[in-house]
Amino acid sequence: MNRRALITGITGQDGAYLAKFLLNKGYEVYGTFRRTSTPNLSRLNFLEITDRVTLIPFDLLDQSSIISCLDYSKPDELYNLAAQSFVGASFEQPIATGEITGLGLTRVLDTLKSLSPKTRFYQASSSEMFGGSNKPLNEKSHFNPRSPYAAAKLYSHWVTVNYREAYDLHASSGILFNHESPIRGLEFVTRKITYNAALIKHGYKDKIYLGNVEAKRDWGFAGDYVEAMWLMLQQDNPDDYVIATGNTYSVRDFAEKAFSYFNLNFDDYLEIDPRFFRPTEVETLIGDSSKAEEQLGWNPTSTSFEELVEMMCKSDDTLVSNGLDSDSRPIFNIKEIPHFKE
Ligand code: NAP
Ligand code: F7E
Repeated sequence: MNRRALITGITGQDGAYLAKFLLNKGYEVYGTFRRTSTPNLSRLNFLEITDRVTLIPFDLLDQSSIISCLDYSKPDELYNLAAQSFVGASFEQPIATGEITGLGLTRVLDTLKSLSPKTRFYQASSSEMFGGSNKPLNEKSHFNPRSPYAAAKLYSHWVTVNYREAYDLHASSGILFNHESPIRGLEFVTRKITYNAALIKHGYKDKIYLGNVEAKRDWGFAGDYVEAMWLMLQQDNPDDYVIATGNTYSVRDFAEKAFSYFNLNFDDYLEIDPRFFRPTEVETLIGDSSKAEEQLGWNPTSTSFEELVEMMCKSDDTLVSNGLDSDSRPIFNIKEIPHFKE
């Protein structure tokens, strides 16, 4: 019989890539979506897998939906990817972020403990929990969360560790550094850059508005990182793993490369906009994934930085040159939603 996987947040970037990866491995894939007026299936459509997964309504704020979802799907493996995942928004909605990204995990894990304690569990933890460093960070590094998002992720990381130790659950925490792709959300800086560069190239816009372009991140490709999630759940014992490339680049580096893909000079189009700065910033992140390399056999450098930038630019060039927005709908009104600041 096929193994069953349940992915919370299948409509997000990682959920969609993980679903495709697991389908290719022969899994029966269940995934959760939110009952909004228009559920967001654009990423599943982009990867052409919408009809191959079973979608279940679910909200991390709603315990009864979590119970029904687990009861219906009866998964061998559960990947908890759902979250309010945007650091910038967590300063504007700190309470919702705590409820969803922090407490939401406890609702899922506590339901799992009661209903399905043999299910293997993956928690999507984040390099944001470290708060930044110029030195490569690993599983033993000090945590110093610098946003409500990071604090919520750190809480859910420790609850995952606690449930593993207290109730013997096969619960692993993947501490993933930034990973991007052509289906990255438009508010994240990499996709904002590649999509806006394409809009500028094709005459829809003439400026890009950014915040701290000196911030540095360890950027990998999401398609490579979902394999690490799966590998964690194939181990005899659950554990915590850092997943990163070991290289760091500034937002400016990323933007210069992206604009040069379109034969444009980044500085000719850049407007620094204070509304995109954060009250507390994580200046530099770089990860050391030696443990994952040694114990999981995971390769951190499958897709290089240059290949990642090019892949995203190429995809956005195709979309925009066909007159399509990031959800493959016709471009008719380009709006930017800046952070709200008093
Ligand atoms: P994403 O694209 O923002 O996807 C988040 C998913 O969570 C979406 O499917 C979203 O559903 C769902 N969601 C949001 N609020 C929810 C709620 N109240 N109840 C149920 N589902 C809800 O994020 P991602 O980049 O794929 O990241 C996946 C996970 O990894 C997240 O937990 C993120 O915090 C974490 N992470 C990401 C990175 C990274 O670089 N990408 C690095 C480290 C950790 P809708 O489609 O309805 O909005
Ligand atoms: O910001 C700077 C910004 O929003 C990266 C999430 O997936 O990775 C992601 O969090 C950097 C920051 O990602 C703009 O200040 C400058 O220093 O793309 P981002 P993030 O905050 O690193 C971690 C690992 C996660 O866990 C999260 O879920 O870029 N930056 N100008 C900007 N950022 C944005 N968004 N927009 C700007 O205009």
